Amino acid sequence: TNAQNVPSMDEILKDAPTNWGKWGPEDEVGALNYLTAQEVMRGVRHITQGEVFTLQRLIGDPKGDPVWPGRTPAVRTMILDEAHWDEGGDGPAFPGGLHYADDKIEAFLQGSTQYDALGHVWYGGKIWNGYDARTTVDGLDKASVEPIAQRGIVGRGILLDIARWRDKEALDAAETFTHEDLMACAKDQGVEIEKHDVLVIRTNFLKKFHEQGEKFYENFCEPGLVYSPELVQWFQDMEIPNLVTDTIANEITYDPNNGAALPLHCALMRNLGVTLTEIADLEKLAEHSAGDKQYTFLYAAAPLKIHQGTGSPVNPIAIK
Ligand code: UVW
Repeated sequence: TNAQNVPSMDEILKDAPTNWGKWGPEDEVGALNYLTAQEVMRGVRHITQGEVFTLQRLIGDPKGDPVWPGRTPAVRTMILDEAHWDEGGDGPAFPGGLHYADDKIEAFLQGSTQYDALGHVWYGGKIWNGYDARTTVDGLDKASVEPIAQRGIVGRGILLDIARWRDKEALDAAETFTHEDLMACAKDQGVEIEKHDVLVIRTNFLKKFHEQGEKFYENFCEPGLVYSPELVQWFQDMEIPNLVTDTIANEITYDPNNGAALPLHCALMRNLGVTLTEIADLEKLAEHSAGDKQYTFLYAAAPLKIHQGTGSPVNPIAIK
């Protein structure tokens, strides 16, 4: 795309709806406010078998971690292990002969299965709820991941297996789908998307990351939802609190209609306060759901409480 011909996000989203102020001038969790105690209980009613699925991808996968271009995979460093107590080693001497292993990770907070803070993405100098974008400098003073983590995310989840619905192992690069596709997919799965559902969308696109290696990043354009005013209005009307996908950025990377990068991040996260969860592993859940045809579950996620963080690694859980 020639960036010079791309309209600004202000122009693209000129008439787009916002939820700024809806939950007060101090709000930092946006559409997660829709997940009331009643919604938790609605989710609980979809536990029918006691089957538990963890939706996090492995951090430090020997096969590599898929990350947004410019980010680097997590690096785990061993600090202390048995070798430190070899002769001449620096292992600390504790009474009784205690030894232990320690390690640390250096990781982008958006570098694995993650929750994005609402202040993670913006345009036009303002982040979620109208806070000044300068509040992001040197750490998010507003709309960081901390208030989201303090709250936790629990509700009814619904899996929309777009790859299977399209009869594909995985979606292709730059392949798009719309909210109408989500509804059609749900219908074919024998369910209906309800108000306040946590949408969990499977493309299986990241399968290609391991198959293609470095080539994966050539002409990088992920498949995904594509911006339209109707789609944004649908999210608004359905009061969707949280969008979860198995791609790195939850939407087509470059909008095929105007060339802009990630306009849905702007329309959904910055304007409507919809929380985004990315790089989820939906394979086991999808396999099970194709078998028993139960596509709804209790969805629960607890991002880490990171002061001023732009996001957090997470291991979401689906219970059927
Ligand atoms: C960007 O914000 C660029 O990406 P993501 O939402 O995938 O972290």
